[in-house]
Amino acid sequence: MRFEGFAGICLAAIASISVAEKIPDNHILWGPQGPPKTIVKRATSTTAIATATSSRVADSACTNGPLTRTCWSSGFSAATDFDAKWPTTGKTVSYNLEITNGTCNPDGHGAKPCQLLNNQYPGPLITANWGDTISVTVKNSLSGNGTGIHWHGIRQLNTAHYDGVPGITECPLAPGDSKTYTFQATQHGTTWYHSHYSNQYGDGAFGPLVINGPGSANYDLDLGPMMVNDYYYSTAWQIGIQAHNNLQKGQAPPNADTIMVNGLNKNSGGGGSYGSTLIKKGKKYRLRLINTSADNNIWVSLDNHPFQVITSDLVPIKPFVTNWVLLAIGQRYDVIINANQTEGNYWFRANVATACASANNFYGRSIFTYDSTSVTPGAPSTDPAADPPIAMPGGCADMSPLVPWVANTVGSSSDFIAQAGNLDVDVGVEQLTTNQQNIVFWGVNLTAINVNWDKPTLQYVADKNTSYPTTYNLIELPNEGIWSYWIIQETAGTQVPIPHPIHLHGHDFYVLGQGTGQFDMKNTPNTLTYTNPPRRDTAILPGQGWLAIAFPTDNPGAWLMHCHIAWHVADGLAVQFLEAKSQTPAMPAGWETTCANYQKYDQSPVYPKVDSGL
Ligand SMILES: *[C@@H]1O[C@H](CO)[C@@H](O)[C@H](O)[C@H]1NC(C)=O
Ligand SMILES: *[C@@H]1O[C@H](CO)[C@@H](O)[C@H](O)[C@H]1NC(C)=O
Ligand SMILES: *[C@@H]1O[C@H](CO)[C@@H](O)[C@H](O)[C@H]1NC(C)=O
Ligand SMILES: *[C@@H]1O[C@H](CO)[C@@H](O)[C@H](O)[C@H]1NC(C)=O
Ligand SMILES: *[C@@H]1O[C@H](CO)[C@@H](O)[C@H](O)[C@H]1NC(C)=O
Ligand SMILES: *[C@@H]1O[C@H](CO)[C@@H](O)[C@H](O)[C@H]1NC(C)=O
Ligand SMILES: [Cu+2]
Repeated sequence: MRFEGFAGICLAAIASISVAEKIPDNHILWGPQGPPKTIVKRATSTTAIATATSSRVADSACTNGPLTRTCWSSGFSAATDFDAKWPTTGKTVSYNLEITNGTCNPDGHGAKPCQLLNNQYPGPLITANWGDTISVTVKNSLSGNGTGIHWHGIRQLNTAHYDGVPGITECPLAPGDSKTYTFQATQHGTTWYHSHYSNQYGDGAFGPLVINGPGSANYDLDLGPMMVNDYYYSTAWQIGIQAHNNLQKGQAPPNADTIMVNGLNKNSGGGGSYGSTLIKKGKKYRLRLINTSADNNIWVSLDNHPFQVITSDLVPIKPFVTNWVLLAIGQRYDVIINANQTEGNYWFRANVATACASANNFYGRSIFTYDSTSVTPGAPSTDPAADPPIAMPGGCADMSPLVPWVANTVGSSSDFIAQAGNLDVDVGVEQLTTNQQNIVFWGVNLTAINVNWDKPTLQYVADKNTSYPTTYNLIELPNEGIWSYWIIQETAGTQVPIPHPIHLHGHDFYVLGQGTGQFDMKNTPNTLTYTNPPRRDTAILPGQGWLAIAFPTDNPGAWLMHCHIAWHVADGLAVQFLEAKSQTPAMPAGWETTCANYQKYDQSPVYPKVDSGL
């Protein structure tokens, strides 16, 4: 379907949304200071105006506050489709990130070498307001690794060169080199940044990224990010090699050793410490759950406090309530908790999702404490290993229902049937051999991606050179303004039948459907969701099943789509979409210098590249 049609449907859907009617009046919780002194005026119901940007116009008095979280500022609200319209504040927020070879010991088990950002595990919070420009200067102070920082889920509209993917959108930064990434926060919500240089993020080179904006339900206070990730007592570089070697023998990767919650936990011997969060009775809090694992899907809950889920990745959704949230790697859910329980200490739980073929030797715990004279802060009286008040669900599927707040319609089954492309995911045996051994890898259509750090895809584009290596797994999307449909299928009968969290750069995608078994082109297209399907940037491909997605081609650049299990993308599970190459933005100043510096370093690197490079 052409884009004009898409915009029309989008307009019609938005026109029916009224900000005012979405704000519940019956959940008002005054703070200790009583009701607010100034009455925040609610937005009146507005009708959409058919402008080029096809967005509703919020009442200018609709400003963001505890009782009006759907509002943002003049003309913008949760009902704004941020692919079509966003504020431009003219403000730039600047940060410095320096990556160093350090050590970390987040749970007291013992120090191990880590690759840290600003000497912290995880890296520092980067935060901005919706519409700000974010400018981050990254300095590589490692002596034996390149680096490159990717801003997960950020659309990078017209800034493909700052997506931070070595071998695709840039050359890595050589040791000693610096680079400033500059991009506008056209979206809002919770995400993270991480190194995309092989397995580096598994050793600590990641951190949270929060863009303040509206929300789809009300809350008093924002508690900020709650990052949950697996943790290994060996380095990610060592585990990556073991995972690869195990795959050669048809064996699973090593188990993770434990789970960190915002970079803290106790270890199984009792050392280390739990993170703690203070909450006040009578308040509602927004909590931003982020899965920054290398290999573990994780179930998360807070005892006795159900989660009201308000986003999937960066997309506001119709709120729903659940006791447990399953976070696949790279996924985020923002949730609201109501601190209305007996004042005390409560476990925040992060348990590995074994049905997702994730394996971990331990569990993640953190503590929520009511701030009250009647409560002694500390661990809850229940054993952290004891059963939770509400049992953890099984299965390994994305949360549902994920109904975007801004309703869009995606094409139709006839368009899907006519245009959908197939991408088959399986383990395979490469033609090439190393040391007389055939190499087993993760392939898409039986090719493992393998990028050349010295010559990224955007260099080919600048050179107008179309001789891309086969191992770039490059798919050209020449036409802008259409829906791009993909069926990602894990081969039935594969030797390694496990789910994969699939992540796309440069776009949110719409999840038209997910299922087990073989996608049936005759019957399945009619069963897919085309009206307001879930929209996000990371979704689960079920084991021996399929994932059907669509995204609008509206952002020229080279966009990686990959499994977010670090060991799988390192072993090749990725493709890249080269979208509208003739319209790719011009190279920013310094881009080629970064390459020249890296090419020089790469003539005699301290360590060889041993995987896909991603
Ligand atoms: C990095 O730090 C670790 C732990 O302190 C040390 O063993 C290693 O030699 C360092 N590597 C480099 C390249 O400096
Ligand atoms: C990165 O550095 C680590 C040690 O700090 C090393 O084990 C690994 O091989 C290096 N990787 C590359 C590709 O340079
Ligand atoms: C994070 O994602 C990985 C991979 O999808 C998954 O195995 C793990 O359970 C997730 N962790 C959390 C806390 O959801
Ligand atoms: C606490 O808040 C939740 C969520 O808003 C609500 O479902 C529950 O009924 C409340 N419980 C009490 C005891 O007020
Ligand atoms: C991948 O392979 C399938 C099955 O052979 C084929 O239909 C599809 O076109 C291939 N995809 C691409 C992008 O080449
Ligand atoms: C195009 O790229 C290929 C592969 O990197 C290279 O061998 C060739 O020299 C390039 N051609 C030009 C004209 O730059
Ligand atoms: Cu995978």
